[in-house]
Amino acid sequence: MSLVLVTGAAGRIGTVLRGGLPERGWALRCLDVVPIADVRPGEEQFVADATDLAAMTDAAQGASAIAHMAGISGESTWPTIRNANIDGTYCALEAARQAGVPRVVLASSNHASGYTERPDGGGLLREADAPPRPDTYYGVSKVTMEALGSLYAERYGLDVVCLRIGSAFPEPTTTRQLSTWLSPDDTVSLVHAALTAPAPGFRVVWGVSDNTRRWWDLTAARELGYEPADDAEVYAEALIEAHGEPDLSDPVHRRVGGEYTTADFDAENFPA
Ligand code: 15L
Repeated sequence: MSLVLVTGAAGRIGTVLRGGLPERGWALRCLDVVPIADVRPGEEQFVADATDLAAMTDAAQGASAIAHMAGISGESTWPTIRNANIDGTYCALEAARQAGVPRVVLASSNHASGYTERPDGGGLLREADAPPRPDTYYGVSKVTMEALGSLYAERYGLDVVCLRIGSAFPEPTTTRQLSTWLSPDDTVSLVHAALTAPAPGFRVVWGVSDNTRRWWDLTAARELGYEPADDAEVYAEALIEAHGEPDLSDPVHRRVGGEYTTADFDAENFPA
């Protein structure tokens, strides 16, 4: 059984991975600053801050991969984002290098390219056509995450797979998420594929389910071995009845980052 160090193991995505990765043959070492209440048989627990390089290097010893899910999962103040997300990513990669861990899977986000728009005339958006266009400080931290991943892949030869995750929630709750949802089971499938793809080098791939309304291309993720099984469309009728049919000319539906790109977003999150 291969050992994976999961950072942010007590968080939303970390908890999903704790549920699904063992069935796929992984032994888990779970790192979080918050103790996990229900440590399961076979799981190792490591209570530490992902920005503590010494602790991270210690936790990485003997692992065959790190799945770095720790960090702030939305917009916040610059000092908070810089510490948790930028310093945290540096620590994950540097800990891998120092501990001799050959592969790191990074939880990037669609908000790294939030201002990118739907392709003219419809069709699917490839990662290569979605350059850094962050929509928030959070998005900047994900651009930086991908840049650090590229550095560690090219300079130190690590395999680094960046997952530009859409909306990883138990179920979609907005009409935008009919396009951007990543189901819990597909989250596990995607991370497992990123952990096991032969010699990926440096990759950036979208992380969404096979949603009928998706407009982010899954070719690159499928090349890693990702086989999505879910489709948000099963929730469409109820969401459209509640919120109306999405207007694709609205920035929320036209831009990758949705609500994060709208003028109201800062005011809602950081009222003056
Ligand atoms: C993300 O990256 C966030 O972690 C999550 O809270 C959602 O905002 C998601 O993107 C999204 O775009 O729906």
